[in-house]
Amino acid sequence: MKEAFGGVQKIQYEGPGSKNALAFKHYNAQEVVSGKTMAEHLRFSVAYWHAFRNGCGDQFGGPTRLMPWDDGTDSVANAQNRVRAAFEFFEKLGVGFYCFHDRDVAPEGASLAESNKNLDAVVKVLKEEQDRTGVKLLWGTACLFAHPRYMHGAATSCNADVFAYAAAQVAKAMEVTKHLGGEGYVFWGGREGYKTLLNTNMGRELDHLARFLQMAVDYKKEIGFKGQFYIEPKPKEPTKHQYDSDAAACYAFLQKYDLVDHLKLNIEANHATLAGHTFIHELEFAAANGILGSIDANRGDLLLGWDTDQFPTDLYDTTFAMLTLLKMGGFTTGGLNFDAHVARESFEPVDLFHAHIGGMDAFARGLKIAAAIQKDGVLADFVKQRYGSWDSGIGADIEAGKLGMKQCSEYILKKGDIAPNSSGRVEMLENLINEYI
Ligand code: XUL
Ligand code: CO
Repeated sequence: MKEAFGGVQKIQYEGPGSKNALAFKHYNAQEVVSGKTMAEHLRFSVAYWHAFRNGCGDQFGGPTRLMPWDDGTDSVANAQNRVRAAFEFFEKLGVGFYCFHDRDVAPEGASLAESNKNLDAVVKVLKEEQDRTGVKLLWGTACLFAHPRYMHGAATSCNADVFAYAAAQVAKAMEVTKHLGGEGYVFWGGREGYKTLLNTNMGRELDHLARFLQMAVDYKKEIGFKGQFYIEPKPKEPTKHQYDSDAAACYAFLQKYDLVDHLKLNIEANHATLAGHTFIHELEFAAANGILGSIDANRGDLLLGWDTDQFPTDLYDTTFAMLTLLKMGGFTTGGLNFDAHVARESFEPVDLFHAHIGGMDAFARGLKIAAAIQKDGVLADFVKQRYGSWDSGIGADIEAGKLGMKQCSEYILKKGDIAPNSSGRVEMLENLINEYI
């Protein structure tokens, strides 16, 4: 096949002084930071759906992107060719991973049998290309939201046949993910929610969603798939209200249905802001509860109320994300998947490189800044000291469960007034972050 990105050579690290737009200024894959290489820390992944399927059409106009390797048809041969273009891109960019939905890589057929056959034909090429390049599958997933059959939801559909269809589709997607050595599998319930409560039995739908995931856990064991399962929270879009609305809602759901040992979270920055949280809030909540698994790295737009899926360039976001990740000891099976698309006006193939280089450099800088903050220990020491009253005396006794309300009353009555705490030093700490950046 003719090169898809003929004008672009393998992207090199040239350091912060470089003026070459097609070079890394900060991401140096083999450079060791805080005991691991940058590649090991960051585990970058390209999202197949945005990089190779999304033509950037919107409600007001058609697709704009040029994809010269794509003949515009829904044929299996075109899908196979697209895979070769994608792997040329992954290789030239120097990422270790990619992610896909079943229907991103292969066309949906007239029946499930035909869709499965199409998928097998494309997976064969995916496997060849993985073996040729060493690029791995970070996670696979099934598209349970695009086909009209899923208009009422998939696992939460009012129609039991649709549930069964979705289960069959997920079973196949899991088999394929296993075959490709995928390190994880994501459940994002785009239509697992509702438009109006007037036609919705919420309790029953939640039970069905849990049943669906329990069936997936069983099937995972049955086929011997060892990858990590993730749920990806998002509050809305395309539904008005999605059940997996944020990390806390997912955690409550997983606990209620006894699924917490089987699924971690895949936190997406833009989904966090749609839920009225910050990216870092969602990461910290998940990490604090031991369920932070992977990240969909992107950015929203404060002025727009939908999922704009822009490439991450905000150094505060990447720094805070890397602080949380370093604190929890880094990824195991997860990684940083660029669930992001180029702007509609960035329509040339080379823009895919600019977009990903920017995201990778932003996270590499975030990693270096976070590692420096962690090494100096100023922030961690401040937080430790702030909670110092819990390390001994009454605090330690309360934490250990030795005291009740009665003993607290006796203690305070005896002690009298308490001294004010020391300052939270909000501005001083914000200034400190800026010094590192
Ligand atoms: C949609 C979204 C999905 C998931 C995978 O907002 O983030 O692409 O990441 O289904
Ligand atoms: Co996502």
